[in-house]
Amino acid sequence: MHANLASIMPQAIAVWCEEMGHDVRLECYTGFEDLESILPRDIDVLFVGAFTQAAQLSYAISAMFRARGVVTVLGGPHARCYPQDSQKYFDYVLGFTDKEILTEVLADPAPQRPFGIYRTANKQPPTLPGVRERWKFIEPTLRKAPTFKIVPMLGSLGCPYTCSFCIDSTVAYQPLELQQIQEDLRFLLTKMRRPRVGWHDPNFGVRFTEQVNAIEEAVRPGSIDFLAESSLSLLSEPHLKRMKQNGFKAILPGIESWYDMGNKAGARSVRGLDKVKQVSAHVNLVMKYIPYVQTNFVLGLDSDVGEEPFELTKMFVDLTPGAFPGYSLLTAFGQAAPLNLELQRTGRVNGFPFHFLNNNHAMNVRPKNYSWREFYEHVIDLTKYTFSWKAVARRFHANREMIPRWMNVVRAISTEGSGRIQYHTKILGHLERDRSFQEYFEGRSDALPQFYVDRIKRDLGPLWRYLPEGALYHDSHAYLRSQPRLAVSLSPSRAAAGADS
Ligand code: B12
Ligand code: SF4
Repeated sequence: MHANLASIMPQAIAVWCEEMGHDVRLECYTGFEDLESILPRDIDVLFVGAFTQAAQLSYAISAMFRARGVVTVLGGPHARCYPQDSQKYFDYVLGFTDKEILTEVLADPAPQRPFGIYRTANKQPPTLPGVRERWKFIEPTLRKAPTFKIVPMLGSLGCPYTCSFCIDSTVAYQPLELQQIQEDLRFLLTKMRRPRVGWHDPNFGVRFTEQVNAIEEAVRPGSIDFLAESSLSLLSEPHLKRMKQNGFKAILPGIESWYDMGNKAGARSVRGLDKVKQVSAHVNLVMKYIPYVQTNFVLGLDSDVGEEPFELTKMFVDLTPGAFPGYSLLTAFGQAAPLNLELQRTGRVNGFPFHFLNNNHAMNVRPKNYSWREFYEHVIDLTKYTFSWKAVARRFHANREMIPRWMNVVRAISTEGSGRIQYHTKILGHLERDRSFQEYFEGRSDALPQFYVDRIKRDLGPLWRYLPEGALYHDSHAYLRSQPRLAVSLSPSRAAAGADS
């Protein structure tokens, strides 16, 4: 994780642990540090916060520390999505984590073998430590991000929308204390000359007026720069005007699909070409007020058929030259979303190692309406179009400010543009030539192609030797198996029909 994108929760856990009287050290691992030397040796308990793409890395780290007698605890997106697998490699695995859960774990932490204990609160915590309390952990983390420092904050948890693929589709929306937000912003101004705050809210601005009023009341408009993820439906022109006044510099709305999830794009009743035109006009309006806009799409949704969805996205790129399109390959992250149960029930989820599950390096859901080759051909074609010199130049000229202009160029010529074109092309090449690939992708074989083993080995470097045996593989149907028996034994069509009863 880049240090300027570091998560809030490890900082919150660190604060809570200190409040309970423990000595704490927090390290944000960005992929470059020598973990064996930076991590302290004389500890009793090691907490690891990890996304699924860092699962194998976290398993190796846990093994390294367990061998020294340290008790290990996993939390974060991977623990929420794949608790069963994580329990094989950690003593404790935590889902929703509040101070009470933490107190329980730390009351008597003991090694738990062969399976760790899974604990979760029944909802998100009502409050989290603010910036003032987290500052001693934020500061050293940001020292690792010399040019572009972003302080993580949260104004809310959960989301009122129900995008079927998303981890928050079933988590109730919960605003956090406005007073605390105000105090945090005022405090930041005493620490940084022109702070930059990244709102980690799954969907910023659901209670727009309250939140922006609170910001305006707390700090002089424009004294802090803000970045946020928000759905287009919340970005009306009056809202945009206020965001501009208050220093919002970047916004990442999710469009996801031209045929599905119209609610969050503010295009409930339109689909296809009409949606492209409507959304494009809306994003161009957003760009009048907010200098940097990234529009997010999910590729491979069941609602997509043939070349049309990809062609529509190209059209969007033409009609909205300033926006940076972010493409994600549809991924079923374990038990994150109810949709995944249905995908597992119908045998469409395959067991790609966690290391590749970052929405780009693998798609673990077999597409409904495409062969793998067709799908990759479309993805490559779209990515090439989006990051062609012509599109890069148009994006450059359509943006007015220096940072957005150059950031888009850098992103296009690095991992997100050219890097992905090269990677997807490599995968397509293997799909065309290599039987082991075809069989693995189609789910006819469980034998992981050597290509993937080699990449994990390369990426883990010296930590590879700690990776426990079997940790490259996981049960991709663990979520389904954890459900009551009735649901597992139903046929796909009956399960769907009986879901409501
Ligand atoms: C903000 C956000 C980001 C931000 C900040 C990331 C960050 N450092 O946290 C940015 C934009 C950088 C980002 C990037 C990515 N993200 Co993101 N992101 C989110 C988002 C919207 C909110 C996460 C959040 O902070 N919530 C608030 C916290 C308080 O709640 P929580 O995460 O549920 O945490 C609770 C527990 O899990 C636990 N907990 C959390 N961490 C820890 C740590 C410890 C030690 C412990 C004990 C407990 C614990 O306590 C919390 C309170 O109950 C979620 C979606 C969502 N709606 O949740 C996706 C999400 C986390 N992202 C996701 C993905 C895939 C990505 C990317 C790979 C996308 C991409 N292709 O670029 C990258 C990965 C970046 C990287 N280098 O690894 C997936 C993760 C799935 C998974 N299993 O890995 C999610 C779930 C979205 C989804 N697809 O459903 N993301
Ligand atoms: S709007 Fe965003 S956070 Fe909310 S359910 Fe949809 S994808 Fe998830």
